[in-house]
Amino acid sequence: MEERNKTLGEFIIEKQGEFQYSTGELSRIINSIRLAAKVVNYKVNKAGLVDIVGAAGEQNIQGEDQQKLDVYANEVFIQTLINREIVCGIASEENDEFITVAGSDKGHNNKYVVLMDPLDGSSNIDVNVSVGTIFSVFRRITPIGSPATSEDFLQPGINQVAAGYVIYGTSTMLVYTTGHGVNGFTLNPAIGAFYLSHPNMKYSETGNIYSINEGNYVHFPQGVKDYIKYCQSEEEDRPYTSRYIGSLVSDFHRNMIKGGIYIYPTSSKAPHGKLRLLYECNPMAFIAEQAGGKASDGYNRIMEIQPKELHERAPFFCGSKKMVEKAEEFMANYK
Ligand code: P6P
Repeated sequence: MEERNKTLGEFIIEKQGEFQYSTGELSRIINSIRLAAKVVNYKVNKAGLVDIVGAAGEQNIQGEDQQKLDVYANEVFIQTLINREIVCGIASEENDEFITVAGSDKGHNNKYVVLMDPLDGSSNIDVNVSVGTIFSVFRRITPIGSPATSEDFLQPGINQVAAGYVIYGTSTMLVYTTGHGVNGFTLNPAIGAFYLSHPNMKYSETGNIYSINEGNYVHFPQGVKDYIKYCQSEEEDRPYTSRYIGSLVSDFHRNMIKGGIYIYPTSSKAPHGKLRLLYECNPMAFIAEQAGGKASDGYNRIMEIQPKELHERAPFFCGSKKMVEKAEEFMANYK
């Protein structure tokens, strides 16, 4: 079958053999995310029409107003994963604690845990800007048959067996990796099928787009300030273009297709950065590296950080390899 006409379902079956532990469970995780993505996509596209937009009036652990769509997306992804009997634990930006999943046999016999940001960038929903779902998959490290523990979730990103995102934009796409490259699938809403539209996605080695919230300039570390001035200087292939959507999935996706760097650094307002290591930085770093890009905290590889707590934050420099390396050069001047 011609590559581009392949559906996500056919692709998963075809690539089944590539999974290190090809028991089919990992495929079923991707399949359950595929289903949940379609359900959430329907609601996101309808958000402007029905009264689902706007704060649910509750606060999540992030201290942010919880948008109704956040709550809805969180419930859809959690329920779909639980119903499919494929994970022993789930962690979410929307839940203070991780969830253990015993399964119908009450045996805690499933081998994987999923960590996710069910609707990243949700503050953009009521201004009709793209939002996304980000997910990260690990094999459990505690014995099968016992409830998942924090050890199963607090693994360094290099242990991920799969990671991906859904971008609910002008079209809805599912982009993921299982460690064998990155592939992008576009939803045909007319028939509810994802088709392989972006096979073997790659970050160009360099680019001319930088994504950072320059409104925080005065609060940035000097290395970041120096890098921004480098991007804006009139030398070589510069000045670069500044593009910042305020939705990680959207900025990341555009940079992977066009080349570029996304930076959310520490600042006096966010001393550890803003993005969450476990379910934002790690999965996007896995995808970036699989696409030939790079992801660091400004000094060290993101995926080698040993997490200490579920919702910890990390500074994030991610994108075209040479652009990340240049930013790291400026950061090293003030280490
Ligand atoms: P700021 C959305 O809240 C998010 O987590 C990312 O998707 C986005 O890149 C970033 O925060 C935007 O943060 O502080 O620039 O508004």
